[in-house]
Amino acid sequence: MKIYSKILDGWFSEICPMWPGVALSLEIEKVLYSKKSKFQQIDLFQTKNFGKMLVLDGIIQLTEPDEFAYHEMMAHVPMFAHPAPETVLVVGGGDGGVLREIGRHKCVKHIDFCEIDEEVINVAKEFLPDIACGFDDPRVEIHIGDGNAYVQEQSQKYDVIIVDSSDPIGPGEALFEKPFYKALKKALKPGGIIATQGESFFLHKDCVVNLVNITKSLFPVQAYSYILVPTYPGGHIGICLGSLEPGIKKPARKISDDLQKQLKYYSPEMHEASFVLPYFAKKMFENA
Ligand code: GXQ
Repeated sequence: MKIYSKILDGWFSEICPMWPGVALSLEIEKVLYSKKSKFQQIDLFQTKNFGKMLVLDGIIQLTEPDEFAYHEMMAHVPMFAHPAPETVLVVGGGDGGVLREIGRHKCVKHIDFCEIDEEVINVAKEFLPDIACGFDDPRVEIHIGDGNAYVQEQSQKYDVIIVDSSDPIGPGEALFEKPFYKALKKALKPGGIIATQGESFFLHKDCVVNLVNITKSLFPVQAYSYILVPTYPGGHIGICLGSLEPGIKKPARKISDDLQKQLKYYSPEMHEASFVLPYFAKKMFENA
């Protein structure tokens, strides 16, 4: 895959073909890891002022100071929208961040985790222990392989499925297409909920409208939430949700004081607020 991002004068710039002509840059102190795996280029940087940063094929996946925002919301919005999630599937997200957050739910009995690139898991375990601690959970079962192929084989198995994918350009491409969403629906138990990485309504209109259309066409209930994340282009990222039962926009369960204290971004108020979209985005999805 062609990588446009570059390091110039000590600054890493994410140059993403999904947002041509604009870059997001962070100053780099040290390259801690840089290798091509079977699937992609993996880079781990020590930035000057923003902790460690994981980059796949030139695209920023996370930085230490703001990863909590993305991981908490990707996990807790669908998890709290469900009244009693016991069996969960996570596709992608080899860093373990989403797993760490799901693990905070005591009602969960089993978490299947499917990641295509084992090297990402190894790099996270070595350099990002506070994120990769998600793998220490004994309820997690790791499946190394293609997420699409894995999901195609499941039926009526999961209460919640979370797809923490990379961008649609590269190994994650199939995870943005209708056959995958059909398989996600089939893999859900009655009352199940899916949440997928939903890109940006500001920057990736076609991609986002397509995701919303696919979800609307397959699920009785569809909604779009968004998260503030300074180190994704545009400073935000969406979650595309589909559910077999109404009620995703409000938590279906109370959060315990103990769990709330462990979190920094998610709260019941934030859950509901994250679905309130800028007017143009609301219109864009209504007409989709
Ligand atoms: C962290 N566990 C995985 N997933 C992060 N691109 C995604 C990584 C790519 C990112 C969205 C989140 C933003 C769009 C511009 N390239």
